[in-house]
Amino acid sequence: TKTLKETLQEVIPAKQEQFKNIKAKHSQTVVGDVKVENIIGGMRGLKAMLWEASVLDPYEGIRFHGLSIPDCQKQLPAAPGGKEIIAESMLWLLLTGKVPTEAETRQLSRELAEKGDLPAYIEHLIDSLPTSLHPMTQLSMGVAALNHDSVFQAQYEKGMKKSEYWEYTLEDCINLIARLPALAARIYRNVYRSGSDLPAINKDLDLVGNYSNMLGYGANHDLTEYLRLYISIHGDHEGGNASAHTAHLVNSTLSDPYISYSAALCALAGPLHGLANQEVLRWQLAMQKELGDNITHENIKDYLWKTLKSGQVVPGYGHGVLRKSDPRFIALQEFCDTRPDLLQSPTIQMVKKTFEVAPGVLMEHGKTKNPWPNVDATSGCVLYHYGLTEFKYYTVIFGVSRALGALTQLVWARALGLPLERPKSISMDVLEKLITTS
Ligand code: FCX
Repeated sequence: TKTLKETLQEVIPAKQEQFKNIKAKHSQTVVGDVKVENIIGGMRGLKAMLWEASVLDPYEGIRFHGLSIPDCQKQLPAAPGGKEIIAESMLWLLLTGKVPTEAETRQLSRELAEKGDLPAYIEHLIDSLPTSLHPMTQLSMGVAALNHDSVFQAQYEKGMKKSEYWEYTLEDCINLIARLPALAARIYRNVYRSGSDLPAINKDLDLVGNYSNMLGYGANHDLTEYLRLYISIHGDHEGGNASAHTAHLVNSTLSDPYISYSAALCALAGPLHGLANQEVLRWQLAMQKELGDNITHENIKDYLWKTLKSGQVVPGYGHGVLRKSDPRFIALQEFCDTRPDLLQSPTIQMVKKTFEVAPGVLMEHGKTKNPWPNVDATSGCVLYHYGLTEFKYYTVIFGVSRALGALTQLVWARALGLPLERPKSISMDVLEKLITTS
């Protein structure tokens, strides 16, 4: 059985060769145009960065190293006694492009569990924060402060060689992924459970099994399985999304992985990005309150129009890249379809009913390029059903997950020697000059 690092060591030379070849032979080859809409439209569609782990097709959705979500569900190892993909097997795939064996997955679970305890200074920091501080701010602060232990930073100060950057980046990334569950669970316990003690990390359990335990839901096998699936499929969504891109940008300055990912979490905390799953629940519950038992398609339609006419977006619908229903939404819906208790849940029934009318309303409204649901339209509702009702916390779970993709790609950026990111900005006057001369 090979370790994660040994597997990575094997795949790096071929990728480095591929990169060298592209750079040497094709640096001046034109592969697309820059339109004014790219410059003024948030760079949508502009192919301008490298990201190995996943590619997002507008119609097909995400593929991780070529594997779709159903492929991953078939091929990636689950936890003992479970069926869903686990974070470790997704992490292995995202980092190396290889499907791990059962033994490799278990070995990685053990490594993460052994590295998972928080240093005392982090516990003190988190415990000192007001419980009214948003959990995402707490998570970002905790992750930033963990850079106290960054081996990348320590080795940089000692003058390590450029060829060694990826190794210390990898060490930091694995240590951070290992510690995220304890950090995120501590925030949950402090904010919602009066700071009650966390159980110790069980060295025989997978990362998310331990996370669920520390949150206090370990006895709920279905919720733990849901969290495994949720965390695996939220792990990566190309490089251009705001959180992954932020990690990539900050790390390109050779900031260590901790502060790079802390910045990414600040991007994830915005309502147009990760916070949308909190917003969906807030919106769904307000609708449930207003409609009472009268949840008909007509009433949901009226409520959707009311939201749109008040100038708000319908949370959980639309996407910067996707142009059909998000396969992550479909995977989470299928999880619900196999469990009678979830099918009976009023919140989940409402998600389904909303899905039956919202695309039509959004098409009629005519603004959004994608009237179909994204993953946030459903992700929080299952948590809510199982009693994890504190929806201000939901983006933290997303933050634990997105580390899998965003951090593994920092390792690749350093292995390929990608430079400091520095796109060119221009003023409107310069843009107008370019327009008249083109
Ligand atoms: N409801 C109402 N209006 C919407 C809409 C929605 N769900 N989605 C897009 N629009 C509007 C936009 O606000 C924009 O209006 P404007 O011209 O007045 O500024 C217009 O439609 C065109 O936007 P579009 O190009 O389709 O979408 P963008 O790429 O600009 O934005 C997001 C994509 C996701 C930000 C947008 O669809 C949105 O606000 N959705 C709701 C929030 C949400 O669910 N976010 C989660 C996304 C994702 F899954 C994640 O990152 O987690």
